[in-house]
Amino acid sequence: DLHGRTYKDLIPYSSDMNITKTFLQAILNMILKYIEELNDHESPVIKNGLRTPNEYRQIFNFDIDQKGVDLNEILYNTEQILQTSVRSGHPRFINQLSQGLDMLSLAAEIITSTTNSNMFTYEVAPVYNCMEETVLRYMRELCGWKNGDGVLAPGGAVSNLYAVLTARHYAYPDIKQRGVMNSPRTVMIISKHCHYSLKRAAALIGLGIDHVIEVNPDQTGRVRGQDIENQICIAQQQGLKVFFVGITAGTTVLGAFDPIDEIAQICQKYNIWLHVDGAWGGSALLSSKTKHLLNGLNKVDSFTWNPHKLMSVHLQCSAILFNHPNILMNVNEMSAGYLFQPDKHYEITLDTGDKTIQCGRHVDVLKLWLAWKGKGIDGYAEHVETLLENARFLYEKVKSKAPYFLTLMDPPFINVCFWYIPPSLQNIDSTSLEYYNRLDKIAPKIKERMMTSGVMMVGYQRLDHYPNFFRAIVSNPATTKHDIEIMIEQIHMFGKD
Ligand code: ABU
Repeated sequence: DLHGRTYKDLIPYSSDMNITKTFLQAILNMILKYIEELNDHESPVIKNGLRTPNEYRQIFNFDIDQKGVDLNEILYNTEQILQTSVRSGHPRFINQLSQGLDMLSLAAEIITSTTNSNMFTYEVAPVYNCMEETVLRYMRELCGWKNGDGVLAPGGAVSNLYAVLTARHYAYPDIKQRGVMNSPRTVMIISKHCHYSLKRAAALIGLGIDHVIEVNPDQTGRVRGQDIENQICIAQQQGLKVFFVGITAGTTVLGAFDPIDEIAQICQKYNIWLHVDGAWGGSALLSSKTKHLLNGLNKVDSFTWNPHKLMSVHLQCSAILFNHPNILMNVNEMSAGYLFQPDKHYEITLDTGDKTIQCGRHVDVLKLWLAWKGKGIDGYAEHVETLLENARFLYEKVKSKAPYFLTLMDPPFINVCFWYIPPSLQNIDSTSLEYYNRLDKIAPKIKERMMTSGVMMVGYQRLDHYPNFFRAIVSNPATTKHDIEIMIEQIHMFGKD
């Protein structure tokens, strides 16, 4: 019983380990109970459904008070957090690219937190920096690069920012010192289906969104090399310098893979930096059955790859990889003397802090390393292939439920996109505005019902001229074919009236 006990009874305020052990054991027991509940596929994704912010404010006292609470209350709050959180590790959480609860990754996160290291210097994180160096080298080898650079960044958007920043530095190394005043008139060219973070990166580096040229993809969601080349020529005729072309391996909504090889040859012809955002689809490199989707990757300049998506590594874990050795230090180095002393007694190449845009940096490598070490190359190949098989099963099932379900396209990857067409829309002209407007409201309504009941979650969105449709992502190896069948039944049940 921890009633009346406070933080003063815990290490380091007390030297007696007993209360600390009791407290941490109680937390661990709650975590184990949570994991056990997740394993029950019939349990809800959100217990009692999604509540309003005011309801959460009532369940918790979020205020920080003058006096601290006792350990019993800390445990009570912890239990409440586990009870009320959205269970993204649940097999019926089919909502986001990142999902699942990987035990190796979880173990690594506990260890990471316990060692509480900071990646910025070798002297503080020697093992983790050596580990990151090896893992990033291996990832670059999978890209087909002999040499290069890279770092684990806080998410795919930041990885993409690194790519844009580095490409601009590569074209204009002076900008680091002189800034953007009087800089040349430059533009970026990206596919319209690229992740929005590339446009934000343009804003952040002072280029401005107006200087991002977006190229429309074709019906399959892939941008055509010829269209990229046309835009390069138009920009050049206008006296603009294209310093960056951005394409995607596994677009966020459709899962489309742009033709990397074709576009790499164009970028080489015009000497333009090519970035591939493989935050989602990069993990296709892990299986001999899917790595062809990234053919031509050996010719690109930079690559974003998020193990926290398809590899089921816990958030956050995103790699930005460069096909240029030592480039990050050139771009970001500030040589802060209090941290990166040049006269350290050890080899300072693993003082990775000065090549990043951060100072302190979380250890993101252990969860990736431990998961990869445990599963091995074969385990991850099987992981990707199983997810693809599940996606195919989902697609075939959805197709078989016509006319209530209508697929948007044959999925190029794991993303399965479809509409639910309720009975009330079955006899309306599908080319009419009324049909479009009513269909547009169906997915949000079904989503609302799913979330209010809490039984499952599936994402939806509009894209281009399409009204709202579902994007079902099964990237959790715990999701079974039965879960997929239940998801389809539930959508029908929530949507049929
Ligand atoms: N780039 C973040 C992807 C978010 C999602 O659709 O799951």
